[in-house]
Amino acid sequence: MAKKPATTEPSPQPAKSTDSVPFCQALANHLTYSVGKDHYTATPRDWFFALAHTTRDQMTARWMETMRRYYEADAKRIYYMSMEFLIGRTLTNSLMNMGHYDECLKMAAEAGLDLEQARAMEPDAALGNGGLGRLAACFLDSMATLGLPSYGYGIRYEYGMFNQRIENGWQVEHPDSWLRYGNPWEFPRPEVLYPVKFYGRLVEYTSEAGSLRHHWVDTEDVMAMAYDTPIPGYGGKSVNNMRLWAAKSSRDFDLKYFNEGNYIKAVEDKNESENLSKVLYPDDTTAMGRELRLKQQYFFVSASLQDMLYRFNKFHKNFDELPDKVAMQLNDTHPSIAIPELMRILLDLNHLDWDRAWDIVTRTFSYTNHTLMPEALETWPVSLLEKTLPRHLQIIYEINHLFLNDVRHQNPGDTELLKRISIIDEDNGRRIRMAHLAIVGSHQVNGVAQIHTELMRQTIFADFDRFYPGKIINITNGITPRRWLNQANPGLAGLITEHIGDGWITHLDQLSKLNKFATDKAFQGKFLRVKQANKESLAKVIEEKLGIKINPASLFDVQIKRMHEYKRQLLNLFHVVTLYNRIRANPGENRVPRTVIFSGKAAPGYARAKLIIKLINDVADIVNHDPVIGDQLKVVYIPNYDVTTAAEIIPAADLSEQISTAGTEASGTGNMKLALNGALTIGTLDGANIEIRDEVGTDNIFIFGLNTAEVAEITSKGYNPWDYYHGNQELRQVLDMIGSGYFSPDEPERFRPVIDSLTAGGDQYLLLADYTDYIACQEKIDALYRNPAEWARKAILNVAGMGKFSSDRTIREYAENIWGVKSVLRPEV
Ligand code: 26V
Repeated sequence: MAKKPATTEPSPQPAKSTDSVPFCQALANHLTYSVGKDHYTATPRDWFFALAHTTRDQMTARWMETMRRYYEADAKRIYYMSMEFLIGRTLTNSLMNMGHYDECLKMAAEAGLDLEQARAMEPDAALGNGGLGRLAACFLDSMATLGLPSYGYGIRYEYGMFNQRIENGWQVEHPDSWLRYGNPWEFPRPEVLYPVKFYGRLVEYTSEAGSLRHHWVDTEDVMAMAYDTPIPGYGGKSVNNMRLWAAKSSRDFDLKYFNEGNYIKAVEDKNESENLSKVLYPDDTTAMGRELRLKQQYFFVSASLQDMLYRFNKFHKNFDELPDKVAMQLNDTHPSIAIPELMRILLDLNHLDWDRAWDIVTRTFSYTNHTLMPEALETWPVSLLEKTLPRHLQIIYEINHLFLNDVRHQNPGDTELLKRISIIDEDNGRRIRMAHLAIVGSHQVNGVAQIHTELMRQTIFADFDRFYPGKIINITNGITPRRWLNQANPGLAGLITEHIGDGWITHLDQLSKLNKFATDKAFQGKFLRVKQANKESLAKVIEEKLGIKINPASLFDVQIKRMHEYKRQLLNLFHVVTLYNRIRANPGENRVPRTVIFSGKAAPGYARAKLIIKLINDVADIVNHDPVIGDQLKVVYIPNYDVTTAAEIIPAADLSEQISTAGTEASGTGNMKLALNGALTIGTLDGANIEIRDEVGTDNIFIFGLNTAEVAEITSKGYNPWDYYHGNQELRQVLDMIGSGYFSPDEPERFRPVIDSLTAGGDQYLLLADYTDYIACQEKIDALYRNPAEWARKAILNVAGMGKFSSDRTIREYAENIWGVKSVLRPEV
C-alpha cells in the first residue's frame, strides 16, 4: 500500500485504536474495580459505567498529550463561551471517534453482553434548549476533529432541559436529574476554584501617579469549581476540553455565620449560593430578565476569564499579546458581560489605561447572533446591574459614552440615530441592550445563514452595519456528520462508504461523488431499503413507547423542533386536518398513506405553545381512532424530544418540515440533519433552507409560500387574514372545526383562542396567507411519492448535495475569518 503523504488535515481513514491493553480486559477490570460488580450481579447500568470508564481511559492519555502539544506550540486558543452545550449521549460517540467501536461490538457479541441495553442507560446530557446549544456541541466535535486548540466554557447545570411527559395530551415538565447516578465522563477539579463577586460597593481612590482607581468591595462571593470533560475528535488525534463550572459556597460565607454562631443560617446561605448552577433556563423565546439568570451569566464568564488569564499569564507577561493568543467567541449575547469584565480586569486589577485595554478587548472578542426575534434579544434593567454588578455598569456607561461620541462625530446632529444605536435603551425603563454591547465590543459579528445575516444588516443592526462596515459577516451553520450520519444512521453510512469510501466522514463534500448513483437502479433500491429498515425501527419504537401502530409503508412526514408559533407547527396540523376531511369526504380514493410525526418541547411559561401541543394530541386522538381513516393517516406526537430521540427519528424521515414564516428562522440545523439522512424538504425560503436549495437544486426541494420581501410587503400593506379565511373553503372548514371543538368535544371552546389569534388577532406569522400554497405543495409531494425511483433519485441528490453543511466547514470559516487560529495536529506516527 502506498504511504500516505504527511498532511495537516485530519486523516479520512476510519478511526483505528492504537492502544495496547485489550478493550475487554480493561472493561472487565473496570467492572470489578470501578463499579464493584461481577458478571453475575452487573445490571445494564453497571455495564454502561464500566464501558464509559474504559472509553474514558482511552481518551485521557490522548487528552493530556493534546494539551501538552498546545502548550509546546504556544498556540492561539479559542474559547467558545456558551451558556448551553447540548451534548446528548457520549458512549457511542467516544467509542467511534477513538476507534474502539468495532472492537467493542465484537467483544460484546463474544461475551453475550447486550450493548444496546447498556447504551440505553446513559442519560442524555441536555445542557441546552435547542438549536444554539446543539450547535455548540457540533462545534466542539469539529474543533477537536480539526485539531484546533479550543476549549468549551459553560455551566455544569445540575438539572438540564426538563423532561417532558404528555399527560392527557398536555405537556407536563419534570426535573431532569441527569447526574443522579453520577457522570462517568467528567473529571471534578476541586483545586480549580475561582471566586466570583456579586453586589458590594465601589470605592474610588487616586493612585500615587495621580490616576483614578476603582475598588469593588464588600462583595458576596461564590466559588466556581471546574469539571472537565474530554471531547475526542474523530480519529482520536486530538482530544479537547469542555470545562463547565459548578457553584460552591465560599469559605468566607460560611465563616461569617459560624463565627456568629448561626449554624443554620450558614448552611441555608451555602445552599443559596450553590443554587447558581442548579438549573438551565428552559425558555428560549422570551428574555425575561431574571436576576438569577444574569448571575449565572456573570458566574461562568468571570470564572472562565480568570481561568483563561491564568493560562495566558503562565507564558505571557504582556497583555498586548492577548489578542494574538486568545480568541473568545460569544455564543449569542448570553456571555457578553465578558466584555466589561475583561475591561475591569485590565483597568482595575492590572492598571492598564482605557485605550490600551479597549484595543485588547475588541481584538479578542467576537459575537454570534442566533435570532432576530425581538422578544429573544436580551436587555437587562440598569437597576439590576447597578445592584448586582455595579462596576460593570460604570464600565458599560463609559464604553457607551465613548462609542456615542464616535457616532456623533461621524453623524453630527442625528439624535435619533444616537437613541437607536445606544447601548442603553432609555425608553423602556432604562435597560442595557446586550446585543449592542456585544457588537461594540467585538471585532467581528456573525449571522448563521446568508439570509439571516442579510436581514441583520438591513434591519435590527442596520445602523451598526453603516457605522462599522465589514464587521457583520456570515458564517452558515453546519452539523457534525459523525453524530448525525455515521452514528445515527449506520445503514446509510455503510451504503455510502461501500460506494465512495469513508472519506466523507471528515470531508463531507465527498458526498458529491454520490451524484452519479442517483439514477442507478441498484443503488436506488439499496437506498430505499435502508430507509425502509429505518422506518420499521422507528415504527417499533413508537409502538413500544406510545402504543400507536403506524404503517411503515406510509410517507413519514416529520416536524421536530422546539414548539414556537413562528415555526408554524399549526400550519402542518392544518394540512393534517385537511387530509382528514378529504379522506372522510371520499374514503375510497387511492391516496398516499401518511404518518405525520411531531416532536418538540414548549417553554414552560409559553401557554400558547403548550396549547398547540394539546391540539396536536387531540387531533391525533380523533384521527387515529377514526375507522374511516384507517391506515391512510396517522398523527404521532413523540414526547420528550432530545438528542437521542432526534437520532432515532431523523434516519426514518421521508419528508422534513421546515415551514417557518420567511424571515423568522435564523438558520435551522434540523433541516440539515434531515436532508443529510435522505429526507426531502418542504420549506419556505427561510434560514438555511435557501442554501440547501442552492446546493441540492430547485427541482429536489419543495419550496412554497411567501418570501421575505413578500412578507414585508403584505404586512406593510395591511394583511387581512379574513380574506384568506373567506377565500378558501377547505381552510375555513379546518379553522371552524378546531375553533368550535370538533377535536375537543369535552371542552369545545378549548382551541377558540388559537383560531381567534389567526383571524381576529391578525395572524402574526401568516399561516392563512401560506396555507393554499402549502397544501398544493403537499399534493406534489404525494404525487412524487407514488414514484419510488424518482423519489429515491431526488433523495440521493439531497444527500449528495449536503457537503457544505458539515460543521467542519463552518469551523474552518470561523478559524480563518474570525479567530485567526491554525490547526495543531499530532505529527503522523
Ligand atoms: C434565548 C434565551 C432568551 C433568554 C432566556 C434563555 C434563552 C436561551 C436561549 C436563547 C437563544 C435562542 C436562540 C436560538 O436557539 N436560536 C437558534 O440558533 C440556531 C443555531 O444558530 C439556529 O439554527 C436557529 O434557527 C435559531 O432559532
